Amino acid sequence: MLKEPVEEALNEQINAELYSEYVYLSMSAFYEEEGLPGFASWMRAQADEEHAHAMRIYDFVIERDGRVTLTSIDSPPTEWSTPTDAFKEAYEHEVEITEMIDDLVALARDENDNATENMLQWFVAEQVEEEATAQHILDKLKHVGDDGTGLLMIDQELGQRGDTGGNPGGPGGDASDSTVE
Ligand code: OFO
Repeated sequence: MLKEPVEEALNEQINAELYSEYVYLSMSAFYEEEGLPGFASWMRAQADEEHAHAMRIYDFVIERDGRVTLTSIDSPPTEWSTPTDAFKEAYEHEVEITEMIDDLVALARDENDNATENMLQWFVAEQVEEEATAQHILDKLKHVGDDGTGLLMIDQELGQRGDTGGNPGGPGGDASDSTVE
């Protein structure tokens, strides 16, 4: 049984994960427009992963006899000045998500809700990977700068990311994966 404050916060996190899906899909569309199919494909796989994150919490709420309440999803940004700017925003977005997960863990502890805290530990590990991966790609982009050849090389590399098919346990879909770097 979920206590009300925890149920409310988990519903907010479902919304945040669906918003993340929207952000990455929007970035994917931006990269398609920029003629960078590898970046676009990487962002699309990331959007699938975010959907799986939302469903992971969705399923947990139901399993704990809580009520999932879906609310409207904000519009994502749609334009960025450069390919690097979009990735910078992706990294900053993940840092914000990490803070949300940390706040959720703190709330679960305050409410003595061990089941929720245990479920959230998967997200704690996932966020370490999400931040590190985005940071790693961003570092490469900063080295490359405006060099078109370097950008195309990174594009080719990112295009090799496996599609998770929305499965958090699949290739490219969990904290143990390293194919996206
Ligand atoms: Fe990108 O992270 Fe979800 O949780």
